[in-house]
Amino acid sequence: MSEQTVPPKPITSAKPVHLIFVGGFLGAGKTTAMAALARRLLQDGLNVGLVTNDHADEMVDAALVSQFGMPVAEVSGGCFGCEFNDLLDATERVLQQEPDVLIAEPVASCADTVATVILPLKQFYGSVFRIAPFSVLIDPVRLYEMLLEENPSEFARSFAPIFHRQLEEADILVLNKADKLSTEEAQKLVEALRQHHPSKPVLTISAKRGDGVDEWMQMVMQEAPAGSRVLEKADYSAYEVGGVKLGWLNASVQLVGEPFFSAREYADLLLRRLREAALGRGSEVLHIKLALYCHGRVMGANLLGSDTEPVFGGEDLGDVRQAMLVLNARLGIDPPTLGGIAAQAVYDVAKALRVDAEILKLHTVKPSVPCPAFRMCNPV
Ligand SMILES: Nc1nc2c(ncn2[C@@H]2O[C@H](COP(=O)(O)OP(=O)(O)OP(=O)(O)O)[C@@H](O)[C@H]2O)c(=O)[nH]1
Ligand SMILES: [Mg+2]
Repeated sequence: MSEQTVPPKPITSAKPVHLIFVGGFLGAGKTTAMAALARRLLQDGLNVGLVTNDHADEMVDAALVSQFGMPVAEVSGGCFGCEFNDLLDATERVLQQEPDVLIAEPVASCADTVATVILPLKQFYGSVFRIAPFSVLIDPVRLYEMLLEENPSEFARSFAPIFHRQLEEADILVLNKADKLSTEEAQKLVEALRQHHPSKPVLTISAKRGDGVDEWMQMVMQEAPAGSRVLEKADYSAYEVGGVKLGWLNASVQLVGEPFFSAREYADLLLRRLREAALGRGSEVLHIKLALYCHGRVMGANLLGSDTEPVFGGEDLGDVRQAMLVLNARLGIDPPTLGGIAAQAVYDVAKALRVDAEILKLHTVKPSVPCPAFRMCNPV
């Protein structure tokens, strides 16, 4: 880790840009919330740019947000802190479009965003970025498992340290998916968050429905301290424990029907087949997401746990002659096995629907112990 105090490269901007980081655990709804916030800012006449992040390219998040007509750049190959120079390059590309606001989603496995990203950006580029209070989004299911410790799965136990560190370094805790909660449940969870993090603002939103997004926007657009809850010590030991059980797969696949196939049926069967394969190996489904493109239109689908059903978003593409599939799977399976399972599932479903499938790219990784370019502990 460098002790460097001069900026790694010069970055200029015609005007200071408001930079909002939206962090949180796997499937918390970061991308959905980023999109909801961006749409709301656009309504106010602001230009918005987006930065996505993952351990590998072929990202579903980037594919989905690229449909919004806003400038998007992606940082792949590791978290923002480890790929700090790539983050700067990505940011510069978006800055060329002169956005007023940039929204960036750190990859879900990152739990040291303040020390390795926010504070270095403030230190080196304080005149370019006005960094917003750091929002960490929370899925109620994970909160039940990891904070209230109600029936935690083996996965939840392994990854709880990362989840807790994410909450610890937040300036604002954002309880998402309120549409799935009764008033009593929401109150119970907000209360639990307040008890564990007494001095932090806690907000409840539904990124999907838009509830609470106005209030959230006001909080992140105000001049308020950002990155004030830095984690004093780098503790990446949880990655060694968790990393053993986590496989990360990104793939792109060309699908051609003989002559047509239902895009939704393909997506639905593929998610179910992957879930079946994971369960057959005693593994949990953490988050499987996909995007299917056809003629500039995109359909998204997610599977957010072993006992959940596929959820669809975007456009229903109907019957298509050909489509491009981007598949991202995060499962408790070692990467090489996960690659084999995913390839088999892609071909099996294609065969069942009389589709010709060609895997164009397939990467599998095990998120490694972070190795950030900078780590700063003193709030700037
Ligand atoms: N019911 C409900 N579902 C939501 C909400 N926000 C997000 N989701 C769903 O949660 C799933 C995951 O959403 P994403 O936005 O991809 O979550 P993410 O945190 O970006 O996921 P990763 O980048 O994989 O960590 C999708 O099926 C979304 O539709 C919400 O407010 N309510
Ligand atoms: Mg996302």
